[in-house]
Amino acid sequence: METIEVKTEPYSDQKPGSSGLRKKVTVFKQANYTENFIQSILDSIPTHDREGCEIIVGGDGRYFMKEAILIIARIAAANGVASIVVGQNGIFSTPAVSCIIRKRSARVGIILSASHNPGGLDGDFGIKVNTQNGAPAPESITNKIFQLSKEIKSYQICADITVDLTRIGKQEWSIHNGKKFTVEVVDCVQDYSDLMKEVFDFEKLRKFLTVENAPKILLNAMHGVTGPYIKRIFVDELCAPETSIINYVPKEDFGGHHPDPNLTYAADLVEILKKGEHDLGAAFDGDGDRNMILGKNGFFVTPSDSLAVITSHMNCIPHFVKQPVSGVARSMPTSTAVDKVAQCKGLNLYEVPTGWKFFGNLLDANKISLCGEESFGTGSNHVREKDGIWACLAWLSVMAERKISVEDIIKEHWVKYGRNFYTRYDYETVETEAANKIITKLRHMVNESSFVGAKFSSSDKMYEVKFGDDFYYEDPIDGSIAKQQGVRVVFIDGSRLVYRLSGTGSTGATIRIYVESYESNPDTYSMDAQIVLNPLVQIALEISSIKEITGRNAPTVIT
Ligand code: VG1
Ligand code: CO
Repeated sequence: METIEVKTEPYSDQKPGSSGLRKKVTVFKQANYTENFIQSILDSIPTHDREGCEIIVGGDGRYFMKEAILIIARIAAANGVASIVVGQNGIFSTPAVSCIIRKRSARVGIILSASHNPGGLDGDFGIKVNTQNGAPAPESITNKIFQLSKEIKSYQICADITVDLTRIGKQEWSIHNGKKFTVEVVDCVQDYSDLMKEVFDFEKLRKFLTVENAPKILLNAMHGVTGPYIKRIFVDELCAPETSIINYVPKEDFGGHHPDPNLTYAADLVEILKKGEHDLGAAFDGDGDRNMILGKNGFFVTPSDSLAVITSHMNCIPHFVKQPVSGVARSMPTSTAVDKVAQCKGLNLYEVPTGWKFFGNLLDANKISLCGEESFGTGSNHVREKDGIWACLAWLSVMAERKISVEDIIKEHWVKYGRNFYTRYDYETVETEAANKIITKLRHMVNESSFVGAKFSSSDKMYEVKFGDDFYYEDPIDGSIAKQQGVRVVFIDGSRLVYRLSGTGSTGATIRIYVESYESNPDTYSMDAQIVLNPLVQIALEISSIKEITGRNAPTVIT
């Protein structure tokens, strides 16, 4: 098999964001765009490590994934990589890639996904890179890849390789000077499902789901990657009826929807749950790392509460009985609900910037065993990614042990720890200039010395500023520093406003405003979060001048 060198021109925009490089499909389809980025990923690995190594490759089934897999195989072969392992039909969920990297001690993982962003010809595509420990590449590595992508002059390719992704088994080629290159197509669920069996008590869960009057569950794969996983795990293994899963055939365009498990984009699941026929509902995003949990009648569990509840019920999960939880972490904008549980249970607590890559070092050093983000991400040290199916199995394990409803589990939690009311406003596709102007203005505001002690009021509520800053994080393990990770305004009563720009969008900018308050008066617990938070939301909108600067009267999505 012949290897050729192809001359290329660098692109200047291949900077990975919160989680990989995400752009419109049309951008990835430009001449050599994908090839350049793949070659830059391989160039970021020292030659002695790259030669003869194994790479795990797969994606969420979106449009352009198969073309990208072929490009990866051809370039990997030409760069001395010994083998790539790919899921059948190219499918691998993000947590499954993390699991397989770890299991096979692979050198790197390449995930073809733009996660919850829409897919299809006019949609988004993305490439995420995971390191040897199975975690999303830290900024030190993504910066190196970006640098290489700006200097690239040529790439190496074995242009004659074609791969049959439908056939399980090994396909082999002889590359120049007698070296072999292998593509191993594997069942995409097996290794992940084996791991889930170690983490959870499948026998107990099977009984729970099959006894007379067993609880009914409804899982929505949103035509993303989790379809084959929920079919195998919940239907084939745990014996839930097949009617328990919907939208479980992966589609290149996710059926034309945003594969994003929240109240807006998974509204159909919420509507079905509202009928009161199911006891647990869950939805997963395109690449299977996010989850939304609902109880009977569509009772919504905020992701921040979900993390807190799983932490307080860690003993319901056999994995944590075998390896007790060492500590927990959350991203900065995530509500402080889990902090109260950590304090009560004597667990270490870490607060990191947004993005799962910031949990990797803490997990590796066994400083934490559980972590989560407000953006529907929950996970543990079983892999190095957030994991939607894991979260659903964790909830099922809590229910199987407690034998009470999702709503009762949450309400009991509030009675014990108080309730963190939480909402997030997203303003999508705002003009970049306007978005930057807002953040710069807020940054100035919180840096003014007079900001501490400033008072803001709305309705009959008054809030006094305890402090404000632009979140700064120093990794406790490797000392790496992440600056400007979100403007925070913290009030004396513990309420918080956080503003940051998304790092996953593909057009313009997305402004996220996170609003949180804490209540320990039980009379408030059953109130609607939007009502309780309204005064704080008004303050948040006012001090950012978001309406004036962007011309937007309302956010695109409220969670
Ligand atoms: C968003 C979320 C963040 C998450 C990231 C990747 O980032 O806020 O919590 O880690 O997406 O998730 P941003 O920068 O847009 O706020 V995924 O499921 O898109 O890989
Ligand atoms: Co995702």
